[in-house]
Amino acid sequence: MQSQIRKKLIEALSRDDHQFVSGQHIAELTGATRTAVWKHIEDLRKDGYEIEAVRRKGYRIVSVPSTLSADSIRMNIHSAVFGKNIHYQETIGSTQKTANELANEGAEEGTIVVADEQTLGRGRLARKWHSPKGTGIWMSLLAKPRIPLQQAPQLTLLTAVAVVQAIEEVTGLQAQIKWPNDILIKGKKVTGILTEMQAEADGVHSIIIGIGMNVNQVAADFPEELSDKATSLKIETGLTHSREQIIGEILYKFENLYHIYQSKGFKVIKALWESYAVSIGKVITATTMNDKIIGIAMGITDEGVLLIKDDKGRVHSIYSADIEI
Ligand code: BT5
Repeated sequence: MQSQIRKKLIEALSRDDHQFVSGQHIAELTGATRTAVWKHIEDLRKDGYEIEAVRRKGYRIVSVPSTLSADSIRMNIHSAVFGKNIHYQETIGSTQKTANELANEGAEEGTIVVADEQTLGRGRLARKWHSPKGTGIWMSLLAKPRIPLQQAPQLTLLTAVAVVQAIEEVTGLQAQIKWPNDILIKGKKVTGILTEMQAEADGVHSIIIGIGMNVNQVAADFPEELSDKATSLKIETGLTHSREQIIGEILYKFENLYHIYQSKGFKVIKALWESYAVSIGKVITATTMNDKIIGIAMGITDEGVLLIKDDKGRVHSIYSADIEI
């Protein structure tokens, strides 16, 4: 109950670009007495929120704590479903693992899991994902689209488009997508996406989409083996970025695309994806579990499968691989 009031209070103060909201109005929105509102404001202040109080005007948030928290994330959410339930942990093994567990327990579509640090962050094929404290976005989204299994990879591509759009919106940088799950800036990886699903015989039950974005790392923060292949938004812009704002923007773009996907199918998403893709039309090397294919990347199918034409003119359908351009 207490945390419900706190949640509503933060929502009320976050409306209209953090303008003053009267105590009376907050009391109406939260269902709490004015004295209770005042007590909650004091609690927020203790947690690092700077809140201005002016007689007859009310309260206004001046600044929020710089560490990530469920509250600070909530303040930046402007999507309706994605981000409605936030599971935040300062330190976590992997947000994917926790999101999978929450899905098993019946968590709703739109639930997100966010951590400030992952100790066992993972990529595809059990690779490690470097997820240090305080610098990146380590987040998993739970989606429950009614689609057949073979269409699940489309969600990776949809997410990639959402991430590129969010980066552009917040930083002005133009990122590109390398099939299937890498987001690059000037050829270096800024974001990786990991899509996992829980399926039943009749189709997908839950899709868990993991997004790992390097936001405020400086070059020295990356381990040796990543130094020439990874980048962060800060390295590219020279600025420190608000992770909460970017989370809010990713979810907003994702939700828009997800609506389009559900009402119009994959076509529109595919066209957007292709407009951001780096590899299409180029000679690439695709290393799959048991093969190496060199050829021209022709495009993706309606299911999100990559098509490569080799020098004998044979067209290969690639479902999963690492790509070198
Ligand atoms: C990916 O795998 O790119 C998917 C990464 C997904 C991470 C998110 S974070 C939130 C959620 N919870 C998780 O546990 N995971 C997801 P893949 O394509 O297999 O790429 C992995 C490779 O990227 C590694 O082998 C490294 O070479 C490189 N790498 C590791 N950490 C990186 C980082 N922070 N930035 C850039 N590259 C990195």
